[in-house]
Amino acid sequence: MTEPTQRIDSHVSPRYAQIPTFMRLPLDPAPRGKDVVVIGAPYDGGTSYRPGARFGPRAIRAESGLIHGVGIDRGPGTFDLIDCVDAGDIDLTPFNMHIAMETAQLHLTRLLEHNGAFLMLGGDHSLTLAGLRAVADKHGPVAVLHLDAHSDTNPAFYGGEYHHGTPFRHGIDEKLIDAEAMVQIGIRGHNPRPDSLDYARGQGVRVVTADEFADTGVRGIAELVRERVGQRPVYVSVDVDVLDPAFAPGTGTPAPGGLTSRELLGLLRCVGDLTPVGFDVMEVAPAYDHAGITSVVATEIGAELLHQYARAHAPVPTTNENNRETPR
Ligand SMILES: [Mn+2]
Repeated sequence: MTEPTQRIDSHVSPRYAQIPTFMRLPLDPAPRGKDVVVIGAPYDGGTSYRPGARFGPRAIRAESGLIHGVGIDRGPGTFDLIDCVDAGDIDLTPFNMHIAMETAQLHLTRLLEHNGAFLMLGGDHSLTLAGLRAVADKHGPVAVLHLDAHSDTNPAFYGGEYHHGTPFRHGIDEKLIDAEAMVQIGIRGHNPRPDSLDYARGQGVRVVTADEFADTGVRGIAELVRERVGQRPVYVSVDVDVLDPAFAPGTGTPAPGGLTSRELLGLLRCVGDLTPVGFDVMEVAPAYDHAGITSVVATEIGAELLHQYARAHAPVPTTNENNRETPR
């Protein structure tokens, strides 16, 4: 066994140089004892409209070189607080959803046997079910903070039980999710079936529409999340289409009227007050992107989640005036 390498030193190697890992983290395909492992899930066999999310992980990594993990609004550097690596991608067949799902679940379960948590870079949203199965296997039914334009609690379409519009219905049906401790934020637009929201609400999920988010604001919704989720283990799933297409055009099912980048990143600051056990950032489809807008914001979302994991699980010095609290 060789010692894992260090992050690429940006004082030596410019941020656009070298083979990109996420945020220039060390590449370690078989990580042990890490706090959070970044893992790519290049798969889009569950997409219902624009395909292409299989290229998401690669595009996110390519744009992530600029992000330091230290910010004037963050305080201590994330990687001074927690130990993270990039484990590369899960090898997922493009030809068979069931095999891909099983492969992803097995891989994520193994990661959690040896490490604290994962940050999965999608890939379409169907694979969140694999993530939920893996975290529930370790922690029992989890709370969920789900950011998305769509509820993703649909029934089968075209004879397919599993696709990117169903992971949370299966997650609830399989009792991977504590539905009373699940919040969906940003829901809007043209869900294929209005009754998909009835399902979520009927199970006790708190659905925050984009309109309610706009009316209430970041602070109020962050408080709602803290109250709902409490200190239960929580899985945070970000479908990048929660953002308005102005901020994330490169995605499979864009829906105008969404959150701004600033709103989403502000809201995610509440995650450090919870007990996060797994993350994903899904549905980046680079073929529809412009100037890397979507990949850049996906990187920033991932960076924020890693930092919030550090806030929740590592002792963050409180004397630093710049270590701004979550909006309250
Ligand atoms: Mn989704």
